[in-house]
Amino acid sequence: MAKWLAAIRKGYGKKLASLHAWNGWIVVILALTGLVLFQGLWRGILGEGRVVIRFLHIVVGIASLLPVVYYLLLAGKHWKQLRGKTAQKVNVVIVLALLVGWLLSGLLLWQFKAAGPRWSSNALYVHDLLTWVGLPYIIYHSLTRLKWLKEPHRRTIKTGAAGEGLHPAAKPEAVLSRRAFIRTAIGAGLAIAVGPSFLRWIGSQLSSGTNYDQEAVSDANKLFPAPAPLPASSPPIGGGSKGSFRIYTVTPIPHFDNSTFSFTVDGLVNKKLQWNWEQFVALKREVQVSDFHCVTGWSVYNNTWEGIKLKDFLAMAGVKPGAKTVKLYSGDGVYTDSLTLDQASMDDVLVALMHDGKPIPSDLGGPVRLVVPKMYTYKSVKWLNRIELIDSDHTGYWEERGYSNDAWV
Ligand SMILES: Nc1nc2c(c(=O)[nH]1)N[C@H]1C(S)=C(S)[C@@H](COP(=O)(O)O)O[C@H]1N2
Ligand SMILES: [Mo]
Repeated sequence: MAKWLAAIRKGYGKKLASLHAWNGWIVVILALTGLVLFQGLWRGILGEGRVVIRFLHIVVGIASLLPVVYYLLLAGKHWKQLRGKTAQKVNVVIVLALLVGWLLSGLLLWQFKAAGPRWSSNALYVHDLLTWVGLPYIIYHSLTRLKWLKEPHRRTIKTGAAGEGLHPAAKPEAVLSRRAFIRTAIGAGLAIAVGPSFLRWIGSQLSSGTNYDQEAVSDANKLFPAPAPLPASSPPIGGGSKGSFRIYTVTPIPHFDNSTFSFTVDGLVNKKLQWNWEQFVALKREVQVSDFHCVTGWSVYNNTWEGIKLKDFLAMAGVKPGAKTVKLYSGDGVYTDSLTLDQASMDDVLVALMHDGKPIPSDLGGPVRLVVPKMYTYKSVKWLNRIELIDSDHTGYWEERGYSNDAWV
């Protein structure tokens, strides 16, 4: 062991430098893949590619354990070398803390099923917070340490010809060191680039209640009449949802008006059914309170949903004996998912029109979205407009792209 340690510590300076470079690349890969995973925009563009990016992010994330452990083996020596250099010591501690924090929260997000929704959503919170604070810090740290900034002849910005018009005793020194200038410029650039998203994120974390009111969630649907909330919806018996939705879509967000909306139940049914909007809002609704958990770690609690039970639609249409699967179509024309007949008959599976007493906005899947409280919400098809009964299995959009067929929370 001691021998082995000694071997690792030999050639220490070089090792530390290459370790630094490795760390740099790891952070770059994790930052890029992480931002792609975070940005809703990429969901539609990448499709299956998202699974690859996610895999890469997890593998490289876990691999970052190696440089951390490796550094800890060298740390004693490095620490002595840094004697007196407080700023550098602080930096080492910050970077290590960031890596360890990302790693631990990342492991929980990766193992979201074992961790459960509470742990996952806290882990996501930590992961995001570290990213918003840590990534700008690391970028700033790296940029201000670029070699060319350290070249002596570039270190200063001279003001006019040196000494010109100055008293001989006055120092013709630089007014502003080039490094200080660049640091300030980079700092300001970063603040402008990430500041607004960061503030929005902080805002959504701090506020409670129906967060999408404060966030820019828009509703491009134009459907009349608007559904009138039942007493249990206004005020919402759940007390108003806690947490904020991330707007996910794999297509541009569709929207509907009275001429384009329709809702269909067909396939292996006794009676094919179809409604226009006026007929659809007249269907008898009920109210339900439930939590909403996405596999990527975020949750929204205490949602008061109002809508029609999925099993009521099955009863209205009459399911034929050969039917096995309930296939669910989104009005975006791309997204589908499915439930077995048993799952679809659960009491809390709701075809929802309202959330916390208001029509569901188009960004969040309105006018009609599915809610399956006991399952991860990739089952909650947005812009639901067709229920088809089929005699075979159906693999949904995300299941086809790597999500588990078992969606139970
Ligand atoms: N049509 C459609 N429905 C969808 C999705 C989608 O991309 N398109 N994403 C699913 C996933 S993975 C989640 S977590 C929730 C997100 O719902 P929200 O965008 O209202 O927050 O919708 C689900 N239903
Ligand atoms: Mo999701």
